[in-house]
Amino acid sequence: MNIKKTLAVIWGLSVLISTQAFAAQEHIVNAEVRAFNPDIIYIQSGDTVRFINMASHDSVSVEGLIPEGAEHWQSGIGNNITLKLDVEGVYAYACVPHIGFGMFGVIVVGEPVGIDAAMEYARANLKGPYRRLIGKLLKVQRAAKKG
Ligand SMILES: [Cu+2]
Repeated sequence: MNIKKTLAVIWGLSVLISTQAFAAQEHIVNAEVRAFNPDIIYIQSGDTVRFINMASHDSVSVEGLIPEGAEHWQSGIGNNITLKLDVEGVYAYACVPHIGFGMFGVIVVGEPVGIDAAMEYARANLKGPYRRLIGKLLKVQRAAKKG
């Protein structure tokens, strides 16, 4: 390979790498007094979500309400965790100390695939304060129907 070709290949690779690096975005979820802000966010596969101001809060994915093949998380109280989410679909999470205040959030990665099944699951299985998640999932479902 001559030098011009080699340089062209290197340039091509660097464009590819930098494009991918800039394509992934970081989203911030702020744990305010008793609520996540924003409580519903839409991101793309490979993006990250960083939780801030988590001093008295935690973030725990809700059993049965994350996409198949996605990993559960549990931040522990006081941790400003960063999640990298690759599997498309709908993720629900709770701040366990504040479930009584309805401190829940929903992350939609890519298209909200599985939202209808998630709603059905939520209606059938969520108990007590966890039922307050249903309203947030309903917002995602209604937005999905509008297209
Ligand atoms: Cu909290």
